[in-house]
Amino acid sequence: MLGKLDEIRSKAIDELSSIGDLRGLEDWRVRYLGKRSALTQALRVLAELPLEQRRGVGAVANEVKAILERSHRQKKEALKEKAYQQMEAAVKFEKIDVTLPGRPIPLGRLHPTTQVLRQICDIFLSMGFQVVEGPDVEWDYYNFEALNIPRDHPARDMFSTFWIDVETPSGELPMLLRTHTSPMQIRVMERTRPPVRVVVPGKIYRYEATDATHETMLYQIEGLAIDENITFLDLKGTLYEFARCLFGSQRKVRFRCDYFPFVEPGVEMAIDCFACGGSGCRLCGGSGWIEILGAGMVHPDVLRRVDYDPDIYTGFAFGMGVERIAMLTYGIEDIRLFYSNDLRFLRQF
Ligand code: FA5
Repeated sequence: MLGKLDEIRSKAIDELSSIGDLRGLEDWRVRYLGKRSALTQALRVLAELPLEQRRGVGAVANEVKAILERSHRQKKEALKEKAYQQMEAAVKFEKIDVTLPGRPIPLGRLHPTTQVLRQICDIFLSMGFQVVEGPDVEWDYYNFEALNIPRDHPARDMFSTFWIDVETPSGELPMLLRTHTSPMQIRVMERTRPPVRVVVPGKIYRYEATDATHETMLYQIEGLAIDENITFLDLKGTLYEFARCLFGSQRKVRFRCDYFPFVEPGVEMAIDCFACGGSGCRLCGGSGWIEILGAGMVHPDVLRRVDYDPDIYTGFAFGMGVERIAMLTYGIEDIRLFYSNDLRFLRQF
């Protein structure tokens, strides 16, 4: 037994001298001082020895253990000191070049639609309008009924949309993705009394074939002004001023009669085509004009529905397509580029 202990000690000390890093040292500790090491095993069988042998062998075994533990501590200190010196030498050798250019942080930017939407809202804010927003998922009542478009009205054909799969007991679908921002006219009037001056930016949805000027999801900005003595002149003046601020005074603007059940009279406003200068091209469908908004004087029945007396109050409303206006502002020839997520396109704005 004593011979075995001596052998363990000399082998362990021998191996220790050749260890060069802390990881190797930890392996060594597990091998010679760990629970399954030969030394621990030897200490365990001590109990089985006769008393007189146990004392002598026990003392030697504990001494070997103490030697190994001390050697381990000393080696660990020495290795740590060595690692520290190496690190110090490396730091001294290393140089920090403060003149190196920093790593560029990739910057995002606002989508062209958002940029134009904000510009438009700013113009109307400067004319005293407030900005409000409303829900994308709308009730049939606000999107159609309250705007003089009952279930059997042919004007519903102009606004084919996506219906939400919720049925009333009578089997009707009352919920849809709004086809225009006009339902917000009703929501705003229901909760305020005149005077009203609001613009409502937001997304709208239409179930239609896409082409260079038509998308199925787009942004509109609705405008509504209600007060005593508001006339068609106010409508034209406001929209002319808006066009002048956004496009400059050299751009031509055209008003023509149009039909929307919730206004009377109704108009559409168009801007001369930027691509062909008015001579006619693919973008403007050969007409030389690009329609940007529908507008009109709010229909008396709509006013009555929200308890506004049409003998006292009158007003105008308009709804414009933001992408169409962005196309005119930036000279973009295809509306489908806006939401095709092509960074080559988006990075230009
Ligand atoms: C309307 O949506 C009416 N709510 C506008 C209105 C408001 C009239 C208030 C009277 C009073 P219209 O469907 O014409 O009207 O759309 C208005 C504008 O949205 C169009 O002039 C056009 O600029 C844009 N627009 C309509 N459909 C699309 C589409 N599929 N893709 C791109 N832009 C569109």
